[in-house]
Amino acid sequence: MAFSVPDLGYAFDALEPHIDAKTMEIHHDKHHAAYVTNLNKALDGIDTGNQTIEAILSDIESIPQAKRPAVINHGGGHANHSLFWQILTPGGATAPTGQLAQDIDRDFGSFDEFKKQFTQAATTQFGSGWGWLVRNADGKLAVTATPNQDSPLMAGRTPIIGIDVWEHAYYLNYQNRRPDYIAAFWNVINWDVAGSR
Ligand code: MN3
Repeated sequence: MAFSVPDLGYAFDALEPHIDAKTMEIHHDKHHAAYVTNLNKALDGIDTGNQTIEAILSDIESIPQAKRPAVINHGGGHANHSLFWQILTPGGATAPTGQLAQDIDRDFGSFDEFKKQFTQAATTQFGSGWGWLVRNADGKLAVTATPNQDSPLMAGRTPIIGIDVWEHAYYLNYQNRRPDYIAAFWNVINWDVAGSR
């Protein structure tokens, strides 16, 4: 079963002015599509038993060594972007509620402290990559960043929210101003989806 690009679930312009329509269209229809095409090529001839991409990345050693870099890059790209579209929404809640809110307070001290650490991780990720809120195997929340399309799943960490800080995610609207893009991201997070993860 070949992988495919999931629908966005909202219009390309739904996140404006925070993320512009052209960026969303190219990001979803071209960048994400390319990861999926290359992932399917990399897995051609490999029996993955219809596992999800998340399951494959969580057990990346099961992929033959020669194909592993391609599956990490393009499979990571597919999984990371699939999550990214889901955790974005127009006019979402401004802060988490319920269990996630309690766990953020427990593990970071406050939502503001979490926000500060997440912003710092995303801002200082050198070159292309992602900033993340993850849940570690022991249940604790943590902030981290990964280079390229590396998935936190490869380190046994479950991503809750992530921000794409590749230039293709913001350059049309923000050019070199990555911090402005990261600041705008807080306006379009779907905390309901984040909480359910
Ligand atoms: Mn991207």
